[in-house]
Amino acid sequence: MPKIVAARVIVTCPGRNFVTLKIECDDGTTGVGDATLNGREMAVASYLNDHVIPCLIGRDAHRIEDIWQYLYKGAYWRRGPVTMTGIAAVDMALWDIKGKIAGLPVYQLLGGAAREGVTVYCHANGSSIDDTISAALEYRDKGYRAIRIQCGVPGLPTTYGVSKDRHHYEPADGDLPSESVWSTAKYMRVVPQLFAAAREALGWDIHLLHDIHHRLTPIEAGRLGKDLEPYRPFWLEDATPAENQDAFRLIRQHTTAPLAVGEIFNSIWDCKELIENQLIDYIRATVVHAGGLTHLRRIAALADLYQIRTGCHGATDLSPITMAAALHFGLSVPNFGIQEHMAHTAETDAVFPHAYTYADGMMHPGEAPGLGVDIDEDLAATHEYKRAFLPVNRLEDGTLWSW
Ligand code: KDG
Ligand code: MG
Repeated sequence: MPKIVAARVIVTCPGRNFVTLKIECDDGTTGVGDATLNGREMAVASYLNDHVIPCLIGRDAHRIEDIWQYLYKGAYWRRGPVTMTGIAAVDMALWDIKGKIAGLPVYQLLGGAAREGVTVYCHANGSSIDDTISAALEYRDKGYRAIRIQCGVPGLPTTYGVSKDRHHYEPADGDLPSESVWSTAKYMRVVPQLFAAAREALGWDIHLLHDIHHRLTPIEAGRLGKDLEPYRPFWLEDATPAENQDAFRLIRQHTTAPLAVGEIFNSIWDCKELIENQLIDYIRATVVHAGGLTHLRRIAALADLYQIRTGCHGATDLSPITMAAALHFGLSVPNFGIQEHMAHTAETDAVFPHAYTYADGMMHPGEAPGLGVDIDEDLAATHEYKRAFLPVNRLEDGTLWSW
């Protein structure tokens, strides 16, 4: 058996913070797992260092399911983003180790390729509708077949999903959280105009996605869904906060626009009712925040019973290790839908050398044994952790709102 002899947490900031767990076995095999929880990075680092790593030493790295159950049930305190991100990091590292020992890429251990590649969607954004459309046209020319479109809202100084310089959107900023301003009425006016312009410029063969980022009430989301239906959106994401899973029933009663939710979910219990009542079409839970490949497969299996497909979160605050794991998962899971792809910066890619590739709107995890991704620890050490927060959001009268 490959016995776990050491594990360490590596925190690095090649432009943004990433937390990585590296596990070492007595035969010299190592595995990596992403443990990044944007804006709360050090909480997971401590959870792993102080409470998880001591329990891993001496265990058989092949016993992935048993270690998962040990960390989940054994802690007594279940679920929550910090716990489940910590467990996910261990789980990813163990799948990486198993793949390396087997000499197989992880997707082969998960049942093999169920499709030729993993269809991904990219992010087109701009401060105006015209800017967003020109960004979308550039992405279409790069081969993307699915594009998320977000634009600035006239009358609001900043908007979720719109970058300052038309480059990749990066929300984590400031030594303390910055504050943005929100108006649902202003937002609801501009989005249908954005979709109309996008269909006019891009035609009907490109999938169009949009992220509402938890800002609407269920009835407002129903209204927006109706307004967008003529433009056939691929999905509307995070229409309303989902702590109350029943809220999606109201949206469903008013629109046939497909609904996606779940990037902040960390367990199957966060989406059980949404799935069993067929209130959504895509589940966005992801490897790093939902307990690793072991737990995400369980969520996908439940969703498959109800024809709900996967659409994993894949923003740049999830490290290339999660991207690799998501691609192995997406290539092999029967009810794959789509995968988010927000390319990392060259600085980040240099710290995390990887085997995955992009071509013609699809990604592939590659054939390297394990996850096919590593961390360059010397380079990582040159990028010191820098405290960063996600912004908070207020209505124009100062009321705190969902960001
Ligand atoms: O850390 C928060 C981001 O991951 C999130 O704002 C990105 O909503 C997001 C998305 O769909 O990529
Ligand atoms: Mg989102």
